[in-house]
Amino acid sequence: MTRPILPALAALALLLPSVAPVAAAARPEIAKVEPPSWWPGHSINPVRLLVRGRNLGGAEVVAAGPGLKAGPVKVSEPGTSLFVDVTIDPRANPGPRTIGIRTPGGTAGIPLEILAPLPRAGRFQGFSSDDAIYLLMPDRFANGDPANDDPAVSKGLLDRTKGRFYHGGDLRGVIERLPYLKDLGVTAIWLNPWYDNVNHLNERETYDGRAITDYHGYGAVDFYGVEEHFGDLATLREMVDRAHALGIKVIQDQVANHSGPYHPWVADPPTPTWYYGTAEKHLANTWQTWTLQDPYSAPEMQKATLEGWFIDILPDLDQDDPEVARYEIQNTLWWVGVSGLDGIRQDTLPYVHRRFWREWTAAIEKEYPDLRVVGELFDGDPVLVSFYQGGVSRFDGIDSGVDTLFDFPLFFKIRPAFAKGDSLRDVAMMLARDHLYRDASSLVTFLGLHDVPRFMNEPGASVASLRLALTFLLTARGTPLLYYGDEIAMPGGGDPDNRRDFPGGFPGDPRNAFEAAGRTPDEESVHAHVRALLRLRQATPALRRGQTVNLHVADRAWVYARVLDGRAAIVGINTGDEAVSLDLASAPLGLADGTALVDRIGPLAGARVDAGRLRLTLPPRSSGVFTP
Ligand SMILES: [Ca+2]
Ligand SMILES: [Ca+2]
Ligand SMILES: [Ca+2]
Repeated sequence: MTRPILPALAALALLLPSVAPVAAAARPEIAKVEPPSWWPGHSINPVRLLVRGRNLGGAEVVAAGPGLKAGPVKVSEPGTSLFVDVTIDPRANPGPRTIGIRTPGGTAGIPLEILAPLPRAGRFQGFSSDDAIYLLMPDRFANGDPANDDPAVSKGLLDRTKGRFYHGGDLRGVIERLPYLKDLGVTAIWLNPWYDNVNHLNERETYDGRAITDYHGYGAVDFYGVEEHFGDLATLREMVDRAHALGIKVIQDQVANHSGPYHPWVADPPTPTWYYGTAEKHLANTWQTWTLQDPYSAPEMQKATLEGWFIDILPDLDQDDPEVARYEIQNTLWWVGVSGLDGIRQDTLPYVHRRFWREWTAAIEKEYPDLRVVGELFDGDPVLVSFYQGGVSRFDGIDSGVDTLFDFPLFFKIRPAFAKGDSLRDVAMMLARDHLYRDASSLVTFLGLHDVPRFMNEPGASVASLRLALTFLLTARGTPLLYYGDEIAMPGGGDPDNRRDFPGGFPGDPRNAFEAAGRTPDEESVHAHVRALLRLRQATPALRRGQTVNLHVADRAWVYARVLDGRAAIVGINTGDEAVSLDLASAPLGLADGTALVDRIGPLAGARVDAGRLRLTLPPRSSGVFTP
């Protein structure tokens, strides 16, 4: 749907209340400015401010401050939202400015901070298969600042005995555990959203009749705010800087599809088309993502999936409104620019029109060319998932520009094969579909994340099977993602049980699993395995970037190699209860006769290449990574 572009005068007439003199017009009031700051020399110039307040009708700019030009101005019909373009001179000095406005009721100042751009070196780095990502839920990982556990503005939402209440974790806790993550070997962290969420109970989303809190971060009421239970902008910036100092990148969880149900926009939208529908009258999302890439679906078929409210509760933002699109693009670039972060995880990707993603990714690429985006398309079909990977124009004429996606299709095969004992061939057969992707090597692979029960709760799962699955995850193609706690075999069923507190992250915890002494033998065996695999992955470029070569795939045994520049790392996995002895052609590996291979992660016997054959024995329930 394309909106007609109204002639400028007609548009002005629609947006500005009539200029008839009003007796004792009320003074204009400014409550919030978004974005609150911007940069000289930015690819977006002018920046468009969304100013929220009261009595803004009839506003005109009367002053802009040194290095700035401001205008034109648009005001919403109720006089509570004002859009103004601010052009920043590339030589403008950093510092606070006030944009003066005048209305029939008086004058007011719009504060805007001009920031010096952060130095680019070591920031805005992107991520790739060279990385290993660690997903943590800020509320559930570590509590480093008890002072924000039950903040004055949002009292009563803390209760560690309740799965859907705040537990006290925060950004300070993440900062304190960065050395733990560094030692584990992860090179990037993804945090569930740190946007400000509502300060009272969420009574729109109830379970067994009970209201919940938005501890998970997915119900933004302020897209420019940091949730006060987690910290503030200064702490966030400190976290990014400290992570970078340790060689750890930061990935922000962003949500463009919807706001939280309590966002002030719901009651008072900045434009009439800010959302698809209203709280009273809207479609519910029907999840028919297949229709979004069906060459035969009429727009009506796709409407509820693109414009319906998620779980019929989350207000769906209308990116066809150019003000919404502009707002969201600036919001994305603002978080990157103020913090120096490196990547974005975009929530609920398919539920937004693909034409918006094209525009959004192009804006990111222009300002931060190395930044990378991973999109969430929760589906097991690689045909659906690959359709959203950018770099290629699809039948709809759109190249989404989205760098990569979560490999849900692979995830859905890994669980039954490794936990339940289904055939490993199912996993290999999913990889055989990699040609559907523009670039399968960048897909973000995982054994679990915050929206699915943990691996250890899968029927048949054991510490032994988790170790084997981790061998696969950390040696197979892709950018591996670990869900916090999986490195210590944490159990957990469906949401919110899969979001338990990391033991030792919270004051008074009976033990501290961040330290070896606080881990059980099972936890330690998994932790040590992950640590060894991540170290090996870092030391072995073939495991990060190499071509995959399948040498043997059977129900319970799989041998594949990762080959790069003539160097091979060979991975053997046996999920069965019997030892497996294999006699494989070594030619695909380019290894000379007489080459001795050593298992770099464990105690398996070495192997040797003789007369063009590689002979390998894998004991029951074992895995090894062999290199010369
Ligand atoms: Ca806290
Ligand atoms: Ca809050
Ligand atoms: Ca939508």
